[in-house]
Amino acid sequence: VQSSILGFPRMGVNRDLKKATEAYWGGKLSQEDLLAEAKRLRLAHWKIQKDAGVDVIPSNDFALYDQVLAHIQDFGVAPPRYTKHGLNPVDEYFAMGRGHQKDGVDVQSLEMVKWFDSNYHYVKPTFQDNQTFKLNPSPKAVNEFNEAKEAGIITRPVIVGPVSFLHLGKADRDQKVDPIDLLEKLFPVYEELLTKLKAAGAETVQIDEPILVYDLPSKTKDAFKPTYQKFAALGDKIPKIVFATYFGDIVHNIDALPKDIHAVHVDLVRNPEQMDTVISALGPKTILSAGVVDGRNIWKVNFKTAIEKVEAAIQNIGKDRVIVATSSSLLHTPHTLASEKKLDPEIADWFSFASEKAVEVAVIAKAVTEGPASVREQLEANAKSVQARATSKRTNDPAVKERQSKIKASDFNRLSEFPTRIAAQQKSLNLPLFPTTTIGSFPQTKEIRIQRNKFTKGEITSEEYEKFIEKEIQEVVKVQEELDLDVYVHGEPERNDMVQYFGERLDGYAFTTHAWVQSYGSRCVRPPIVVGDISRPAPMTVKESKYAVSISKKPMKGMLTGPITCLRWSFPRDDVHQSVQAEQLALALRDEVVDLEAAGVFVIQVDEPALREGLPLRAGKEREAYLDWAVKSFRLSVSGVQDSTQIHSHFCYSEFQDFFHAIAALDADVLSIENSKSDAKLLKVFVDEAYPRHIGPGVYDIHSPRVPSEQEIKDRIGEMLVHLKPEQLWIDPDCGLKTRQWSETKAALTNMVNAAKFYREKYATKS
Ligand code: THG
Ligand code: ZN
Repeated sequence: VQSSILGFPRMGVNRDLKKATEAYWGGKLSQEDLLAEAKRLRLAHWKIQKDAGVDVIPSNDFALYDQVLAHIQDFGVAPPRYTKHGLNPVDEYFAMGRGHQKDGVDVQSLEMVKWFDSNYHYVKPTFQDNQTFKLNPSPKAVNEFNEAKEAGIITRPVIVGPVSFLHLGKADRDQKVDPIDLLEKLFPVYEELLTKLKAAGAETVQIDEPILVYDLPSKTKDAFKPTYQKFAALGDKIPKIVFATYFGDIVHNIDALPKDIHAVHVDLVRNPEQMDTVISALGPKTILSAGVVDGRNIWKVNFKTAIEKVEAAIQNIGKDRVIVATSSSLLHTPHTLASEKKLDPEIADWFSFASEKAVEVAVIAKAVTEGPASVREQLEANAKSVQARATSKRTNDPAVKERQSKIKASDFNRLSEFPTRIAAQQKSLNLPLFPTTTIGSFPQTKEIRIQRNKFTKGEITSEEYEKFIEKEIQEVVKVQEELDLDVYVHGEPERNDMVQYFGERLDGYAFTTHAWVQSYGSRCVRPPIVVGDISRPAPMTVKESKYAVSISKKPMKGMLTGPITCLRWSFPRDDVHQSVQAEQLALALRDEVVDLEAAGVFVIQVDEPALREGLPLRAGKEREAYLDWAVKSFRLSVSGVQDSTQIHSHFCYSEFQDFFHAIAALDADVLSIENSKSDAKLLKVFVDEAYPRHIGPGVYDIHSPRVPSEQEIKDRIGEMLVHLKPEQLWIDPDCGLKTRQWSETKAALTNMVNAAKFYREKYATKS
């Protein structure tokens, strides 16, 4: 029985790829050196897997920016606005990933969207009505296969499958094409690529068709069988195909599963129960690739249950027809646990990052091939750490459980309904019509990062750091006074990534020093890890907010991240349902909200940008159940305050149409939403559903340095007033201002405040 991995993280042990690409973009590294560094990383990662004893090692899982983007380029799908400038291939690729403004070229990036329900983002392919396809004469998949071969490693190339590639894309700008209609035109490119891979020596290839876990339109679903029959008809001209799905079960689409195929991979971590159905749908010789080592989380595998699962498959279809695998690519896990020098050894013993997971698949394969005695030591050590985690005092906090058991129905509700609350809030806050505010963060300058780094390294004392933060808050308050905003924020100079910031201040969490995971392009996040029952040992944000209140003449908004976003952007526990963890986070945040109120913070914003992405991938009962506990946990976190305290929440642009009822059910007094695309449809749903509470649709896009004119913002507000009532409209930017420069920020907010004042006067004289 072979062991295999579906993909390995590419950043490197010290985020080497991030450093190299950013140096290249900054003109500090040549293209030749960038490509050499990429090659070094690929070799290092293949070697890690080989040394771990993995039999089937992937290639072409690497990407300088994104693996889907690499396919866009290699299949000749780059829209003409990128190809017409004669950029070299690497720059054309980056132009699609992140835009290009240089040497007279000015193009925006392609759209970037979440990869299924993960925190990774892929670049969305866009197709023309008259789209043609052409294989790059030097395809990346072939080059990287050859590169590994030269190093003495025969790999299994990974390719995004044709049905998924089309389904995950969309028609370009004003084009009308339904991507799936392009399948026949696309097929020859795959045939050519696979033929080349076979000629290069590839015996097998991994073709990813993860969309099979979604609910699919019948046209798309029906496309699988004929497409894979055509591959089968190519016989020995092409490598044998491992058809890979992950992140969910495929039972609802089981009739779309190709029969005449070498192997089928399924995720048996998320959905172990799908195994029997999948096995019975396999062709008579088809191999099951059993994804039993979690590619989405950092927990050490439980060898006993994983081996039992693989043994059950072997019982059913025999040793020759089973491969042991990771559940998905390991892209979503950090590089290696070995870099974590500061973790408590008791807890570190529970974790497994990508490099350690490579060993795990190899050990499981050996155990089922040669018998448990062949890996006795590993099995014993594993059983011990699994047992230690299960019984550890660190995971179990009776006080938290006691508190959860005492939650009452009324804890999910504010004291009064919205009309009573808003009247009390108007009275105490005394805000004008069209109140202006910002979403929370102000520019994070280089100086802030330098001081934070110095503090982390112990080069300055906490008193010195605190003084520095206070000085930053003073400046942010002064700027807001000068701008004449109505509700201030403290600017969040003390925070790095918000989820990391809260994780570091909560009990039940562990945090790492090097465990970076790619989020998009060169951007990484370092998710904190939920290891046990969560509680708040001490206030987390009160000191900074209280200071800000003490120096402000106007209402100061407190800033928190909601329970769902804290959970989704962490590595959650796998031994307790996520709803339980969200409830614990909600209780901790509830205490923070109440403490902020006691400290004189009467406007509190609790953000849930990840609420939407947590939706189960398929519609139905599971989705409703998720929304139920997700909404409840938000309400639990904010409902401890008086009527006169105003609760805000912020949502980055999301399709509200299909989960509007959940947004409404949050019962936030004020909702600020990203609306830079000036999408009337987005606002329409608030009108159609007679949304009664306050809304601040962003009046300008903060993702670009461009400063919107006062007139432009006035026009935007005018459009909003077609739909929304003047009494319910707030004026704010689209999102936080962390990534902007101060000069742009001040200029844009000046125009924003003037635009708000224009309408304030206009409506004052009307009434
Ligand atoms: N935090 C977390 N997850 C997220 C976001 C977030 N997922 C979705 C979205 N926001 C992703 N966006 C980003 C934006 C910027 C960065 C990462 C993800 C980023 N990271 C720094 C980098 O790579 O240089 C490192 C951050 C740090 O120094 O702490 O800029 O906001 N959890
Ligand atoms: Zn936002």
